[in-house]
Amino acid sequence: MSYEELMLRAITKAEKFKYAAKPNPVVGAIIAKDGEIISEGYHEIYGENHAEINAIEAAKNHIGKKFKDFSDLTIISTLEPCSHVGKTGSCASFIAKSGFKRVIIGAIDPNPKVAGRGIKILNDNNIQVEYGLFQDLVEKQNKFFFYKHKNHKPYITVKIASSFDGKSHFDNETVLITNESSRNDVQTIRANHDAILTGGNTLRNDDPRMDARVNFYVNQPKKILLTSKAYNSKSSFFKDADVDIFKIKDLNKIIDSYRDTEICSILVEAGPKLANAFLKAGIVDELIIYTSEKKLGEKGINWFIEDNAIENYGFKLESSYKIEDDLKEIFKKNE
Ligand code: AOF
Ligand code: ZN
Repeated sequence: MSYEELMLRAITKAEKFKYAAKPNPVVGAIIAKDGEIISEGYHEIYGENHAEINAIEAAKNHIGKKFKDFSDLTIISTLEPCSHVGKTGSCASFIAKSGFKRVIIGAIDPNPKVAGRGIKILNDNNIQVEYGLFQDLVEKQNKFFFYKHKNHKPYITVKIASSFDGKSHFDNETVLITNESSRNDVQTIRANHDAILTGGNTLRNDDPRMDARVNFYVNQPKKILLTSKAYNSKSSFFKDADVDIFKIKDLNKIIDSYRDTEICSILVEAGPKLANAFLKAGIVDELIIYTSEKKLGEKGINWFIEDNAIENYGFKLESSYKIEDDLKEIFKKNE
């Protein structure tokens, strides 16, 4: 297989681990000799071995059989091997110690802890390095991770469920607006984000758990609660969860506090007040609206005050489709 084919295989197979590896990026590494695969490794679970380590450990089983010496092998990694000693050792140092002479990289790691230092370790050890192979695909695959490091803020998605007449709920009362399939779709969106944020009002009215209830393994999102009032610490939201609580109201400050953390994406699931405050602050990247055919009528609380609120907040429709009798629309910020 060519390096292109091997890189595409590593990218494709790494995708399988996206819900388990987050908030880390997914990474795949393939070790090859003259185009033939010796072993493969993936970053399968957050906090556990990096892809390169898994690939090298697997290759060791074939030493003396499929190959004689690591210097005969090439390692193809979708992301720059890390230079830092984090939860596990540095991949770049491990590659150098193993004796490789050639490394092919997809994208440079934008994490400031790495950002070219992995390549420097490899170069300093006389390893031939090529990078940039299918870099665009690796960036797309790890959209939130690259966004965070480029913009120094997590990607923020606001999700709302609306009645046909633009309402959110009745005062102090929970109503199911959208259908079961739409609500299942939300579970996958939760699974995809690194953190879920809500406000004190939603906590008091709905007592939501807000974890991702899906039929596959997920490194569950961190939870964030914004409340200036007292809250019930026995609410479902706190069950088995790691919750950050903010009593301040300055949304920019709150979001900025995640700049140097691993959190690359935050899903806001809140009522009209907090959702509008986020949109008004100009820090939202994506707005997802599920609209049902049900009407709540006069007594329902409006999601938005103005008719053209979404456009006025600077969003444009990117895609829309039906989920049975509901409509799902995705809006992105006008660039
Ligand atoms: C690699 N190979 O497979 C991955 C890398 O907290 P840690 O120690 O797991 O480090 C996480 C950081 O390491 C992550 O933010 C990213 O910069 C890099 N991910 N690097 O060499 C891998 N998953
Ligand atoms: Zn690593």
